[in-house]
Amino acid sequence: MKVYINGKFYDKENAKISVFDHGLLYGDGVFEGIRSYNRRVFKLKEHIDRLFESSQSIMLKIPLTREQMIKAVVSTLRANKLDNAYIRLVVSRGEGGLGLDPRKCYKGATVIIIADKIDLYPEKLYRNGLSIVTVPTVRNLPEALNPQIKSLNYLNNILAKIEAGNAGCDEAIMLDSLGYVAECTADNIFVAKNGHLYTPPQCMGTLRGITRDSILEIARKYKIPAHEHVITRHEVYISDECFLTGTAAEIVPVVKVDGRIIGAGKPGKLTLSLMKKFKELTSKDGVRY
Ligand code: PXG
Repeated sequence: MKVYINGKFYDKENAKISVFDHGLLYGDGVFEGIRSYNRRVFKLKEHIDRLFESSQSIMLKIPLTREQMIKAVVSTLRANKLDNAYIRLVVSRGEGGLGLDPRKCYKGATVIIIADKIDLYPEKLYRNGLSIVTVPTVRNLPEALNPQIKSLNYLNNILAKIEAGNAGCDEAIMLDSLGYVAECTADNIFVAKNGHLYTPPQCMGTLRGITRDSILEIARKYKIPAHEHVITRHEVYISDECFLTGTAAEIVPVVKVDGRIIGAGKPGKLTLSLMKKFKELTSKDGVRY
């Protein structure tokens, strides 16, 4: 494996950065998780745009232009000869002192690109659907640390993941500070009711997921009514279908929420058809390499 660090490639064993990097010391940085299918990077421009928006928000200067970043991702994929890959793009504040002041990170940002094979979730999960649970840890408040910033500080989500595990579930529903459904730990959530799709709006503490946007794009194309609307737990419980979307998980059906069986207790028709349409989209869309 060849890992890109600041413009150079290193073998995995030698891919190292300073212990004084503020990405490690303070979670000061931003990241993206991207996928490629059949030598095409899916929604690469959208991921790079979101990375630059996250960095703009935290005043982190990325030492590459968007075009150079796209080229760096593509060259990392080529160097690793991967047809289907999971790409982790990390930009940290860089090496600094033992103090959180980012002005002390004189050398500038650290840019890391890792391309690896993807660990697919077990097939069974997609066939049978997930059981998920609402957890006590609420999603970061947008007025504190806005969830639109994909920062290196994911403790909010990690706490939720731990709570889901403690409850014997694989995934958690996180609420916003008002008690509305926000999202899961690394996925957005959708429900379907009477042929309509609903997903929480991004302004409330929900990441504007790129897979979420792809589902909304598919819904527009196939004239499936879709709404970005606040959702309560009640609406999830009484939905006909529920599913999660994310780069890593793609589209995962949910069949049980907080002990309530959703719909018929198996992946619904609309969910299965969206999974198929999403697969079609990933097989023909994307930047070739
Ligand atoms: N919500 C949160 C909090 C996320 O972190 C999503 C929703 C889905 O967004 P996308 O753009 O992927 O559809 C995410 C995405 C990982 C990992 O390794 C996490 C994400 C993406 C890729 C990998 O845990 N988060």
